[in-house]
Amino acid sequence: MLKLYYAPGTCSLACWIALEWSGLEYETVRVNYNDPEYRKINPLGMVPALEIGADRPMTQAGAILQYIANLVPEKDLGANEGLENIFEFDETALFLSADIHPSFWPFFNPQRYTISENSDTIEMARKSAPARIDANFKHLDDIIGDSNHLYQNKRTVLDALAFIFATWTKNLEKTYKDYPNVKRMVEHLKEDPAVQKVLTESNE
Ligand SMILES: N[C@@H](CCC(=O)N[C@@H](CS)C(=O)NCC(=O)O)C(=O)O
Repeated sequence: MLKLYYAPGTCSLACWIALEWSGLEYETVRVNYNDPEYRKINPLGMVPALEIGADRPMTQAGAILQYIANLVPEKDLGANEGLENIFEFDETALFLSADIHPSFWPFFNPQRYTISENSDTIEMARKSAPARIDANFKHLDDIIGDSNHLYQNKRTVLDALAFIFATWTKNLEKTYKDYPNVKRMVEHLKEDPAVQKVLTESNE
C-alpha cells in the first residue's frame, strides 16, 4: 500500500489531498523531520516522502503529485495529452515547486539565509521573503485567471499544491485574500470534502 510521510501544515498535505482525489488505498505517517530515523527515509529530512513498496521512497512533492495523477488516468488529475499541453502542466508545476515554494523559505527558516547569529540580521533575512512571495502570487493569480484552477480550467494535483502554499500566507501582511483569483480558488477548495478531511486529520 502507498505510504505518505507528512508533517502538519506542510507541502506534503498536497500529496495527501491528491491521494484522496485518486481514490487509491494509502496510509499516512506523521513525521518529525528532525528525527534521525526519518533521515533513513529522506536523507534531506524533508517531507513529503512516498513509499510504494519499491527499493527506495519517492521524494519531491511535484514529482509525487504527478506520479499519483499518472496512477489514476481515469481521474484526470494531470496534464492533457499533447506536447504543448504537457509542457504547460510542467511549466506550472515547476513554477510552484521551484519559484513559489522557495520564496517562503527565508520566511520560515531565515537563519539559513544569513551566516549571522544576530537576531536583527536574521529578522532582516525573514523580511526579504514577502517581496518574492508577492511577485509569485501575482503570477499565480494570472495563471488562475477567471477559473477556479491552475491548469486548463480543470482540477489537477497542481491545485492541491497551490492551495497549501496559499495557506502559508496567513501570517503575512498580504495574504492569499489579496489576490482575487487565488482567493476564489482557495475558497472553492475549502468546500472540497477531501481537503477538509486532510486539514482535519493532519492536525490530529
Ligand atoms: N523540494 C522539496 C522541498 C520539500 C520541503 O521544503 N518540505 C518542507 C515542508 S513544506 C520541509 O520538509 N521542511 C523541513 C526543513 O526545511 O528542514 C519538495 O518540493 O518536496
